[in-house]
Amino acid sequence: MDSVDLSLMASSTLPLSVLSRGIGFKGPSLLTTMPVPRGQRGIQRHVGQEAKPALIVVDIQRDFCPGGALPVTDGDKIIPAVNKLVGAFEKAGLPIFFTRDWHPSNHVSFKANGGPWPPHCVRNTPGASFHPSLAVADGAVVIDKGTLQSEDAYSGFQGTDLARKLHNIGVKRIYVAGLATDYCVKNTVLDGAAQGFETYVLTDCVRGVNLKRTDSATALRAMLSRGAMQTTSGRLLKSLVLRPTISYPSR
Ligand code: VGL
Ligand code: ZN
Repeated sequence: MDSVDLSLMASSTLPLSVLSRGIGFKGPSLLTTMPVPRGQRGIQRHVGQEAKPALIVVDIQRDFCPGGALPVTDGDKIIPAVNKLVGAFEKAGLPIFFTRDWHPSNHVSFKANGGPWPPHCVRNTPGASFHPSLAVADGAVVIDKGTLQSEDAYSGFQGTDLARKLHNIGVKRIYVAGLATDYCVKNTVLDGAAQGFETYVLTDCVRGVNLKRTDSATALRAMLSRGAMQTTSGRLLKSLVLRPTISYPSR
């Protein structure tokens, strides 16, 4: 079984043994156990209170990868794992969002204007384009941020309609991948958690700028201490494959 239909989740019935030990599922819990009324012995009914997930891929743009204007060391190394997740979400019919840092050429964050950064991700230039190896799914939603001259935005939620779009399609849980751990990933994760999304950072699918060597580790601690959780692309892929759509007959 490899495909997932959220609409079927509510009628799924699984024995507790399958969920708790039978197939050794260790990923984020997908099902909520409902109380079993007395007298209903033999089967355990699990009603899927599915936290509908979305994948959020942050700023995997040429300028943040080796050779770009503001390169993150090994920023491109996460792309194969991110592409696998994109493929799995696509196959499962689950939503995917790609954010872009998308600055005007005279942006306030650039050194010439008193900001901390070299010019990067100037809208409609090659450096602002998605990395050529990134699999941008058809039908994925692109969210541009940092588009105002006078305001920087490290979070995909800041000054965008990302939260509204997620709420509109019933997303309750977000998985965040991308660049950079210590800036845009961190702030996207913190905002997601603060806005009530069950928020996971995919630790093998992020890389940091690390102006200070420890910045990424510090950023991860900040995310976890403010309600976010961590997982890996491997665990997430397994949980997507295991999302059950079948009913077991009672005996
Ligand atoms: C970012 C620095 C400046 C990021 C954006 O995407 O993490 N970092 N602008
Ligand atoms: Zn920027």
